[in-house]
Parts: sequence; C-alpha cells; structure tokens
Amino acid sequence: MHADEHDTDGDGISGRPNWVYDAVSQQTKLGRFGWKANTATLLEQCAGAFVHDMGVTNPLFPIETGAGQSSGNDGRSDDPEIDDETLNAVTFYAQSLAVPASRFYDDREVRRGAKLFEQLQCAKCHIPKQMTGYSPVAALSYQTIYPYTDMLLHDMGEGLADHRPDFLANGREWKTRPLWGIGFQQLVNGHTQFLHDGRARNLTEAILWHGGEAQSSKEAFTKLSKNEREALLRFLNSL
Ligand SMILES: [Ca+2]
Ligand SMILES: [Ca+2]
Ligand SMILES: [Ca+2]
Repeated sequence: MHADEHDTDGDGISGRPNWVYDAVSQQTKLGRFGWKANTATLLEQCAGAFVHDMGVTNPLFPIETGAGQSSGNDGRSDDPEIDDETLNAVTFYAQSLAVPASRFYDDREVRRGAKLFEQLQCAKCHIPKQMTGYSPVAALSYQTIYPYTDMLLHDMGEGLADHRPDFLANGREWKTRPLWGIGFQQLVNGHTQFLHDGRARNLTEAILWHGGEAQSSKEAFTKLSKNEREALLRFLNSL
C-alpha cells in the first residue's frame, strides 16, 4: 500500500514489497515475515523455525537439514517429528498473541518524542497505523493496529548490509522492523540488543546503524540536543 519503489514522491525513501515462493500454496506470494520479508505465511515461518532453528522436522519441512540445534540426520525414521496438529497449534499461538498496549501517552516527554519521531521522518517507514486485512480469525480481521512499520524492504546502507539476497530483497535491503512492544525488550528478553545480528546494544546504537534511505533521519538524530534524544528514546520505550 505504501510502496514507492522508484521514489516518485522524491523523499529519498523507496520501499518495495518482497515477492516470495510460498511453500504452503507453492505459488509466488507477498512476503510478510522475517528480516527480509522472505516468508509469506506464519505457518511457513513457524515450520521454518522448527526445522532450521531447532532441528525439528514437521509436515511442511519433513527432511532433516542439520541446521540449528540439530547435528544433522539423526539416523531415525521418525520424520516428521511433529504432526499437523502441533504445527497448527503453535502457529495459532503466534498469530493470536496480543501485542502490549503503548504506555505513558500522557507523559509530556513521550509526546515530545512522538513529535520528533515524525519530524525526523522516522514515521515515513515506521508507519504508526495500519489496518489488517481479512482473517478467518474474527479477532484479527480488519483491525486498526499500531505496528510502526510499512512492511516494506528498504536499502539500509552498506553498514547494515549482509550481502545475502533473499527472493527480491538484495543484500542491502531489510524489512522495516515493527516497533510495537520495543519498550519491553529488557523485560521480556533480558537484554537490549537490536538489529538482525544483535550488534546494537541499545536503541541509540540501533538508530545510529541506520543508513541508506534512513541516512538523513539518522543524521538529524545526531543533531538533536541531549534532551530531545532522551524524549525520542522515551517515546520509543513507551511502545
Ligand atoms: Ca518515496
Ligand atoms: Ca530432528
Ligand atoms: Ca528425525
């Protein structure tokens, strides 16, 4: 919806969608999940995590890959190691997990930070408000949500590049990370590492790694006063 691949409005931002092979329907579909929007469905995302991150074969990916915590073929004829019911239950759990509500909206500093977020053009890609499409799960259908992402791929510069193309995403492109819940990183995960390889030790470092289409926003961030930077971080941590 917000794609502007050739930057026709000339603001330096040229988000585009990824179109990927969907292992479930075996068709090309819009990429929605993953660092480079390289997965079309949550089912495939979960099935991929099972087999690649944990070495657990499943109905969608029934062959041992030797990836993740698996040391290779386990020599057993037990594949797939989980059935459809388990895979579907885990997918439904991930699909229906609630996102925490944003907090402290009446705090003056938070509101000041939200204004700066707009002024620095952060919200051009981290678009606050979206509406979901149809879902067979009524609670998820046509809902107004505040994920702070456009779901699109952007060139984030050489500093963040991994040089690993994924379907249409090139080695410098990443899908805009949603920011909802980002203030709970320490509480939920016990650390404040960010970015695809966890290289940023906190939100400030994560902002400073922004390049490419976000270069001018990053530079504007470095020119803020200390108080302004603190207000912006306070806003991010309220999400
Ligand atoms: Ca543009
Ligand atoms: Ca296994
Ligand atoms: Ca096995």
